[in-house]
This record gives sequence, structure tokens and C-alpha cells, in this order.
Amino acid sequence: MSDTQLFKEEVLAGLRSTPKRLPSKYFYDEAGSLIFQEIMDMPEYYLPAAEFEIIQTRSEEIAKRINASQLDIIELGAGDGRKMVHFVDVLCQHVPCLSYFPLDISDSILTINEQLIRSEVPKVKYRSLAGDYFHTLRELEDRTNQRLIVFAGSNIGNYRTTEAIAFLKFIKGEMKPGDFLLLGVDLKKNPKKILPAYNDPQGITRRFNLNLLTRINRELGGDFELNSFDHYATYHPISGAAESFIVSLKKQTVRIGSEIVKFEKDEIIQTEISQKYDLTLLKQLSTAAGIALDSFYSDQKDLFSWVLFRS
Ligand code: AVI
Repeated sequence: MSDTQLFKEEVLAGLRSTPKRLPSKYFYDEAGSLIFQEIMDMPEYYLPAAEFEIIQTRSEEIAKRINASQLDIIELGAGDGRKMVHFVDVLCQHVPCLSYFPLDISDSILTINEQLIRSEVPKVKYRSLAGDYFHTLRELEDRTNQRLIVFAGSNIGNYRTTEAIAFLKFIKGEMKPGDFLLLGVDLKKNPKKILPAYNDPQGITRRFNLNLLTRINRELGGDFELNSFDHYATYHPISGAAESFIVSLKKQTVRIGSEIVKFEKDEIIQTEISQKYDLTLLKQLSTAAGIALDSFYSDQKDLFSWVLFRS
């Protein structure tokens, strides 16, 4: 099945379910990725700065804790490498034989990653792998070095609990005894800090959310009228779920190719969850997935954490 056919199938299945939903993985077309860059620069979106602080201040401790002599860092969804370059550099000073394998769906972003890491950390052995990491990880199957699998940036937060557990079980399947997983998680905190990160006054997150409809219009022949839909975000301080929705502002009918989808006035489409974690939730995940919590590395304000698990 082509990517477009799969996109169409998932969109139609989501819009025919109750409540309606759309998968957040489809946010990131070219326009969506650019809007996401704007989100990362928003003052309300505290996550990147907090994670950056952890990398700058805690990498040394993490390197000492791992204490490996031959290590493969395998980073899932590595991006352009700007975030990890300092971490890889610090690890390189502690690990005599270090290899870095950034995995990403985008080939072009990995070209940028390679230029940066090779110029800043020339000693590290480097090989990037483009594609879906469920497949690309297989290419590393024969390697016997100790592993540090990294999934940073709060990406796990975009999975619902059952999906997060399934993902961690999959990662556990890629780990030998003595291997580590480093997971970036956003922490539960004052709800007044969290909500504006997903409901900024400039309307950037609104554009990000509604871009999904623009993408459906363009790629699947949809006729969503953007002015007839709005963005709505919530944060639930007990569950820790920040959720984004699209709200239909009137009773309306939308065409997607030859298919028709009906909306009631005020009907919602669930588009994204951004789960925030605390120790209790992390313990539940680790027990359910069968990997052991090892240690936590948070920023000074306890906004964000890098959690180290061992197999
Ligand atoms: C990619 N992911 C971790 C972001 C988040 O915080 O859930 C996506 C995002 N959605 C709205 N703002 C940012």
C-alpha cells in the first residue's frame, strides 16, 4: 500500500470512529515541520530549553553511570543532531570505543546530522540509517557492543499508555543484558505552565493543529474549510495528559475524495496526546514493559527528565 493510500485509510477510519480522531504522526508534512520549529522557539514551549539544560549539565554523570568501554549509541528520531552533539562529545571522552547511529525517517535531515557530528566529534564512529526505526534497527542486529538506545524529546508522550508500553516492549526486545535506554519525558507540573505550551496566545499551535486539515485537503482531495474549525487544548493534572482537539464550529459536511464525513456543530476530533509523567507513571511503564528504572536526570526546575532504564 502506498503512503498516500495508508494516510487516506487512517484518516477515514479516524473520522468514522466515535469520537472522531486523526493520528498525530501526520502533523509533520513540510509545512507542519516548519510550524513545529516555530513551536520549539515559543517562550511558552519550555520543553526544548529544559532538555537542552539536562544535556549541558548532566551528560557527564550519565556517561559515568553507563561506564562502558565499547558502546553503540542508537538514537531513534535523531533529527539534525544539534540537540545530541554535546552528549555524543561527552560520551566520546568517557567511552574508549564509541559508535553513534542516528536513525531518522528523513534522509536529508541525516545529511545535516552527519556533517555536524563528524565535524564536532571526529573521534566517534558514525553511521546514520534512514527509514522507519522498526526496520532500520534490524540492520544493527549483528553488533555485539553494549547499547544505549536514546529516544529523546518527549516523543514517548505522543503515545497513549498502551502504545507506550508496546513501544517499550519493542525496545526491550532490542536490548541485551547490560544495555540501557535513555528516554526523554516531560514531567507533571503546575497545570498553568503546561497548558500555554499547547495553547499559545500567538496561535502557532492552532496553525500546527489545523495544518492537518490543510494536508488532507491537498493530499487526499479534501474540502475542509479552515475557518469552520478551531483548535482546543486541555491539560488534565491528574492523568497528566495534555490533549489537542479540532472543533467543528458548525454542522457541516466535508468531502475527502469521493467520501463524505459529517460533523455536528461543536463536534471534536482528537488529534494529539502529550503525556506528562511522574515517578508513579514511569514505574507502571517499566513494570509493564519489563525494563528496570535505573536513574533520573532532570533540569534544575524539574520540568523535564531524561530517564535511564536498563534491560
Ligand atoms: C513532538 N512532540 C513531543 C510535541 C509535544 O509536545 O507533544 C508535539 C507538539 N504538539 C504541540 N506542540 C508540540
